[in-house]
Amino acid sequence: MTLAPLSWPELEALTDFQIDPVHGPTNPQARLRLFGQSESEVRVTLYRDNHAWCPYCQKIWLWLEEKQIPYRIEKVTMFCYGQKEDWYKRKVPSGMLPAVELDGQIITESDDILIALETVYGPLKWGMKDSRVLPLRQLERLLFRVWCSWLCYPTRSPRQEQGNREQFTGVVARVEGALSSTPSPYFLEEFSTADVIFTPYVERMNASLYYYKGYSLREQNPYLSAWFDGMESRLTYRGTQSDFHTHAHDLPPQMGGCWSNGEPQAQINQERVDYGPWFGLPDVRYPEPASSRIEALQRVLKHRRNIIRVNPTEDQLFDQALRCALTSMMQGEECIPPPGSDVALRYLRDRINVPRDMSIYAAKRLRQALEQTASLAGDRQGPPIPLQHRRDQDPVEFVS
Ligand SMILES: N[C@@H](CCC(=O)N[C@@H](CS)C(=O)NCC(=O)O)C(=O)O
Repeated sequence: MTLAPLSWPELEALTDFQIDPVHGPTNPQARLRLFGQSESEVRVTLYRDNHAWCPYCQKIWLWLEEKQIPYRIEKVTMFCYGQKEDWYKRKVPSGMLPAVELDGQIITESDDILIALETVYGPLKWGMKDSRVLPLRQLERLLFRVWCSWLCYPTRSPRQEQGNREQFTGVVARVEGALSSTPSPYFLEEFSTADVIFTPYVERMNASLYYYKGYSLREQNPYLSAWFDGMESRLTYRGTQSDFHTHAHDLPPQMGGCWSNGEPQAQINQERVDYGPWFGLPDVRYPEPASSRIEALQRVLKHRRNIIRVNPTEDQLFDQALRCALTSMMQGEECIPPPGSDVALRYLRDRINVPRDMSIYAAKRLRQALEQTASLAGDRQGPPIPLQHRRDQDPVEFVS
C-alpha cells in the first residue's frame, strides 16, 4: 500500500517527544544544566561549538555531566562551519574552543580546564595528575599521533600504508593491555577522568578508520569493544555520542584531509556509511530506544522552515517530498514523493548531524526514511559534501 503525505499539522499530532533540557538527560540543545539544583549554584559557563562536534569540548562536556556540576552553555561557531562570533573573539582572541568561565575567570586548553575544575569540584574519581591517570593520558596522545599519521597523510606505497597500520595497531595493543588490567570495562576500576580523556578521539578513530581504511576498531579489539559498551551504558555519553556519517564527513576539513586506502573493505564501508543501511553499523550497540522516530520527527518539525529554505530544490517540491519521507517514517509504508525530489531528499540525508540535530538512532531512522523515499523518485545524489569546509552547515541559517 502507498500512503498520501500527511499535512504538517497531521505530522505534528504524531509526536509528543520532549525532554527536560535543564534537568533531564545529557543533550546538545541545553543552554543551562542544573541537575535538580538551583540556578544560583551556577559558577561555570562552558563555551563550546554549535555543532556539538569539537572533540576537546566533548571532553569538558562529558566531565561536567558526569560530575553533575550546574553550568551554562554558550555556543560558538567553528571556523570551518562559518564566521566566528566577535563577542567570543573579544573573550578568547584565538577563537579556540573550548573555554570555560569559572567564577568570572576565562580558562582555555581542555586539560587546564579539567585541572581547574578539579580544584573546585574535586576529581572525577581519579584526577588529571593522579599517578595512574598520567600514563594513560600519555598513551592517549600517542594513540592520537599514530592515528593522525595513518589517516591524515597520503601514502606513496602499499608498504608505507601497511607500516602506518601496524604502527597504529601496535599502540592499540597497548590500549587493549591497559583496558585488560582492570576487571571493569573502563581504564581503571571505575569510570573516571581517564575514560573522559580517551572518549573524543577513540570515537573519531572508530568512525574514520572504518570509513577510510576498512578497519573496525570497535569490532577488532575485544577490550575496546567492551569499553564502548561500557560507555554506551551511560546516559551522559549517549547524549554526546556522534555517528559514523557525521564524523566521516566532518573530520576532513578539521584534520586537513583524511586519506582512504581504497581497499575493498574501505569501499564497502564507505558505501554503507554514505548510502545505508545505517542500522547495524558499529557506531552504536545499545538497543534502539522506542522514541527514536518521534524524536526525529519532532526535531525536523522544529526546524522545518529552515530545512526547506536551505535545500537546493524548489521549496514547494521539497515541502511535499519531506512530508512523504516523514509520513513513511511514522507509518511504515511507502509514500511516493513528487518527481525530481530525489536530490532534495538526499541533500538532507547527507546533512543530518549527530548529536547536534538528534540522537544516533533518531538520525538512522530519518536517514533511512529519506533514502527509501528518495529511491521512489530516482537515483540522483545531492550536491557533494564539501571537503575543505562545512559551510553548508553554517549555523546562521538555523537561527530560529
Ligand atoms: N589544545 C586545545 C585544542 C583545542 C582545539 O584544537 N580546538 C579547535 C576545535 S576542535 C578549535 O577551537 N579550532 C578553532 C575553530 O575551529 O574555530 C585544547 O585541548 O583545548
